[in-house]
Amino acid sequence: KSLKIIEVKSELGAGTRGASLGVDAIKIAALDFGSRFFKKHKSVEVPNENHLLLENTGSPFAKRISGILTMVERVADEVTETLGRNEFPIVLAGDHSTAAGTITGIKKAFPKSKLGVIWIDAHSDMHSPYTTPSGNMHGMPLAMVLDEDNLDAKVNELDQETLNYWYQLKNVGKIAPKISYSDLVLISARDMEKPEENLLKKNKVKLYTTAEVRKRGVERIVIETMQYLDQCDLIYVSFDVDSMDPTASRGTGTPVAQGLTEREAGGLMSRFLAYQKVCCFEIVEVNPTLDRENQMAEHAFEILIKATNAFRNE
Ligand code: DIR
Ligand code: MN
Ligand code: MN
Ligand code: MN
Repeated sequence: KSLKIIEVKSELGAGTRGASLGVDAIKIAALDFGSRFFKKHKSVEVPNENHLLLENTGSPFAKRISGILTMVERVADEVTETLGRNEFPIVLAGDHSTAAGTITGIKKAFPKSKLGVIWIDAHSDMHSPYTTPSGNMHGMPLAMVLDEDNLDAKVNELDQETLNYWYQLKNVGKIAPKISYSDLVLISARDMEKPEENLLKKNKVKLYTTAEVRKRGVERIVIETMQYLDQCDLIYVSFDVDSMDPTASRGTGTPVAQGLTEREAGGLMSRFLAYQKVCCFEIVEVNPTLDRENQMAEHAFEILIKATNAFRNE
């Protein structure tokens, strides 16, 4: 099966500017390492809407939501087409909101499959416009695909237009919800707000902390995660680089202490990719404008290479 890189240079969901340059920073890292990776594998670029960064679209609780909806639809279509050609999509994106599009794309390609999601991230990305503390939609992709609107934890008062867009986002691909809480595993999530914590607790979402990964070892965590997701037919792995410790992730918008080492992250990704059920993965939130000497993108590229080397899908 051939790999297909889907480039999504969008940063509409981020609160800090620069993540749309992450994909190119990863390509620069590849050049600096003398790698032919981007020459060897086909790639396609999803057209982006970054001009919307200069326009006041969306409410303070769902910034640029109309542009986000468009991006999510475009990413979904590209992923669906890629899977339809029996290629393996690797999504390299800016901010994490695009992951809702990736998940939608997988579900559109395989509507009858039960899809598991492995979310490696410092955050649980389960806010809705009802609960967001920032209005940044990269904190919302899992809420877009799960059966929750955070209605019972309502803190923000939403206008009708925002509600309409949110409803459309939840129903993208005419499948809602797209995944179940019981088919989700969070790894290294450590910066959640109260409404997210309530959701995790209420739905008994599986979460491995950084300490657990370190104590029990990457290998064990991977085996257990795959056992936990045994009921799933397909699995998507979403890798937010802020899952890594700030010492290894200076170049990302929202670094959080007590993260994974680069080695742990690479170990997780490469081991997950060795499983046949894993049908797609995504790397997000590299922001070279916050970085020093492109280290973040270099780490991301090394993890990308480790993951694809482990890929034994057929
Ligand atoms: C925070 C930060 N929970 C928010 N989220 C981030 O604004 O919703 N997600 N950084 O990646
Ligand atoms: Mn994230
Ligand atoms: Mn994050
Ligand atoms: Mn936070």
